[in-house]
Amino acid sequence: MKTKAEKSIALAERYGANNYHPLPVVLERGKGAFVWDTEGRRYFDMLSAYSALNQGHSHPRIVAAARSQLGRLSLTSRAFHNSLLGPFLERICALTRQERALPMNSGAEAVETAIKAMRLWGYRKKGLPDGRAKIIVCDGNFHGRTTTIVGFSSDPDSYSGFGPATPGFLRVPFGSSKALEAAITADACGFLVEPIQGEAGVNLPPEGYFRRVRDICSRHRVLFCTDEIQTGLGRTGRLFALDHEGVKPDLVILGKALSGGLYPISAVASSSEVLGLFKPGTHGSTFGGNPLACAIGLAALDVIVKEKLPEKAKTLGTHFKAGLEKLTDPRIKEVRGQGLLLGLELAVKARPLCELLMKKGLLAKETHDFTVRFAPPLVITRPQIDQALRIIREALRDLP
Ligand code: IF1
Repeated sequence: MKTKAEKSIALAERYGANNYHPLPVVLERGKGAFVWDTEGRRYFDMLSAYSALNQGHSHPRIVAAARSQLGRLSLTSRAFHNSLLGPFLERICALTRQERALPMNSGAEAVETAIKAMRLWGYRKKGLPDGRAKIIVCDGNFHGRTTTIVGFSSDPDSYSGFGPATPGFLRVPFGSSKALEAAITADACGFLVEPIQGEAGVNLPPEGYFRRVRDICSRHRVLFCTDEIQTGLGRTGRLFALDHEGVKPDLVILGKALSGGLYPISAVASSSEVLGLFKPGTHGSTFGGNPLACAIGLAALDVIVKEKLPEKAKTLGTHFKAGLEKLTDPRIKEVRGQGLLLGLELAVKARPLCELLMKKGLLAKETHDFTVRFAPPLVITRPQIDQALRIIREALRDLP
C-alpha cells in the first residue's frame, strides 16, 4: 500500500513536466516558520518559497484581509477602476520612495515590465534610434523564466534549448563597477541587477559597489534598475537591500513577499519620467492590480512595517550567521549572506545534506550543487533559530 505522500508524488511525477527535482516531502499545512507534511510531521521552512514568505506561512492578518476581500470583489480587469488599486500603489511608492508603480503578477512579468519601461525611456527620453536600445545585465543573473529573460542568462540550465535569444542585452561580471562603466555605449538605456545574487549561490558584491553603480549610471544617463524580488521587503535586514548602501535606484522590481506568499503579486516602481511613458494599450495584464491582490498586498506590506521584519532579519540574521560560523565541519568552505538570506558553501555536494536535514525536520534547498541556502520566514524566533542550528550541527555530524 502506498502512503498518501507516495501517491501524491507518483501522480505529480506521472502527470507533471519534470522541470523540478523537489525533496521527497509532501506538505499540507503551514504556520509561521513551520510546515507540516501529510503524516503530520513538522519541519522548519528554511526556504520560505525563495523569500516569498517573509511574513511566515498563513499570517493571520494577511489571511484575514484575503478572506474579507474574497466574495466581495476579486477581479475587475484594468478596463475599470477598483477601490483598492490606488491605496496599494500609493503604499508601494511610499515604501520605495518612488513616484509611480505598475502592478503585475509573477516576478518575471515585473522584470519584463521593467525591461519595456527602460527601452521606452531609451527611445522617448534619451533619443536612441529605434530598435537599438541596450540593457546591461550581470553574469550569474537570475531574473525569471520568460524567453527574453532566459535569453540573457549565463546559466546553460536556464537558456539551453530555448533560443533564439532576444537581442539587446549585454553581460558584465557581477560586482565590478569598472566592467559596467567600460560596457556602457551610447545606446545603453539601463542596467538591471540583483542586490545579492540568489540563484548564483548567495553572492554579495564588494562593499560600495552600488554607490559606484549609482554614480556611473547617473553620469552616463543609464537607468539603474534593481531586482529586489528576492532581497527586498526585509529579507536582508533593511527594507530593501540597497538601503544598506543608502542608494536609490531609478527602478525597483518587487515580487514574492509583496503578497506574503498568498498570491502572485509583483510590481515595478519608478519615476513619472519612466513609468509615465506607458500609454493606454502599451502594457498590461488581466490580473495585475486586481482587488484581491491589492487587499493582500496592502496587508502584506503592513505586516512587514508593523512587525519590524527588516530589524528582525538583521538581528536574527547576525545570530544565525554566527551560529553557522561556529560549525567546525572541515567540509564547510564558507558562510555568507546578509540578514536572513544565508548560504553555507560546502566542499561536497549539498543535496545529501539537504536530504538529511529533511529527515531531521528542516527543509532547505541546495543552489547550484555546493551551497545550501538558509532563508527562514522573518517571523522566526531566536530560540527557533537555535533549535535549527542544533539540527544543522547534527546533520553535518551524520553526513557520511
Ligand atoms: C523557480 C532561483 C530563487 C528571483 C529574482 C525574478 C524572479 C526570481 C531575483 C522571478 C525568482 C525563484 C523562481 C524559482 C526559483 C527561485 C530562485 F533559485 F531560481 F533563483 F529565488 F533564488 N528575480 N526566483 O529570485 O520571479 O517569476 O518566479 O515570480 O523555481 O524558478 P517569478
